[in-house]
Amino acid sequence: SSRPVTVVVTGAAGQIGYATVFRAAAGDLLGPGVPLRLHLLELPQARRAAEGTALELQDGAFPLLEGVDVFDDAAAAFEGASVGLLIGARPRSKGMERADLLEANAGIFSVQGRAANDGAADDFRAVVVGNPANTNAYIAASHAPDVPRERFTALTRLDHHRAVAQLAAATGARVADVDGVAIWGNHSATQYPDLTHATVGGRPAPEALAEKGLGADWVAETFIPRVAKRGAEIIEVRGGSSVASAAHAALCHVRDWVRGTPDGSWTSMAVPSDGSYGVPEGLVSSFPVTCRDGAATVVPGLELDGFSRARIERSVAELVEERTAVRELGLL
Ligand code: NAX
Repeated sequence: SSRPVTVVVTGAAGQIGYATVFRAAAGDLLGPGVPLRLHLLELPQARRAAEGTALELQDGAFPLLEGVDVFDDAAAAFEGASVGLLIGARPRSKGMERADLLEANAGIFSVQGRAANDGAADDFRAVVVGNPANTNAYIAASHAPDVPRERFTALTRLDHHRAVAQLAAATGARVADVDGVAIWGNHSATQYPDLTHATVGGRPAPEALAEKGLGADWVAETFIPRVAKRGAEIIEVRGGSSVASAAHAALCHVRDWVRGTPDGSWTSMAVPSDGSYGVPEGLVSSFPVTCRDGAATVVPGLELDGFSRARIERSVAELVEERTAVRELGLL
């Protein structure tokens, strides 16, 4: 059998971390038949809880899981890792200014970027889940000069899934019949869930929506805010933030990145911009992407109408602002 892939999971004792590691151990991250080792990274105060998670992982007797190690030191945790699930982050506490939030997270992601640079395997790749995810990925990449920038991505797959599910529900279609949805920009309320290239059962989504009496105003006033604010809706209804759906999205993100997107189909990932669609080069922004041979490529040549262009510009402007704020704090 092949050598196990080392996967470092940060915030492993947190909610999303806990929901992610068992499915990773079951083969949902790298695919069936790929053995793995888990490196669980936590803050010193949560190290014991991560050790408890490691005991439970042992109790799963997962055939693919060749070992679990727990760390509270980033350099040690990233040693030899090929995959990073960067979930742990500093949440916004009451009264915290945005600059404080950016600063606290820059502290975390600069250290982890450096750790990846110095100790990770040559094929290291990471998805940042912890918010502000796009900018955290940008910071990590900036502190890992020897790792190709495009190996640091951020999670917008949950937004993508939310958009697919909402379109399916609105048209009465099955999720499996929906294709071509895209998330652009920041993983924040400014994100642009784009249906203009989507299809439902092979037909243009606007046509399928029109049949249900839903037009451009439904997209602008109901669909987009519903997707962009779904996290708040989950908190409101469930009494806690999205956990299993976020874990599922992170697993799908890495699995498709490593194993490829299905032929003729795309997904959404926040990746360092190659400059296409007017997004400044290097900015970690969500795009429709295809994955092949371990590389994600922004889908080229999509026609964007005025509405789409304005929405993308607005979200990208927010990313530029975050980058400027981080630069001004001297954190890059
Ligand atoms: P939790 O607070 O349950 O868990 C976070 C864990 O990270 C804690 O156990 C904490 O000790 C640990 N941690 C903090 N700093 C660390 C560091 N420097 N090294 C290692 N571990 C560290 O939060 P949870 O609900 O799991 O959410 C995790 C992150 O995901 C949050 O930032 C959250 O905002 C973000 N989300 C991102 C989503 C996305 O789509 N991109 C959706 C879900 C989620 O809101």
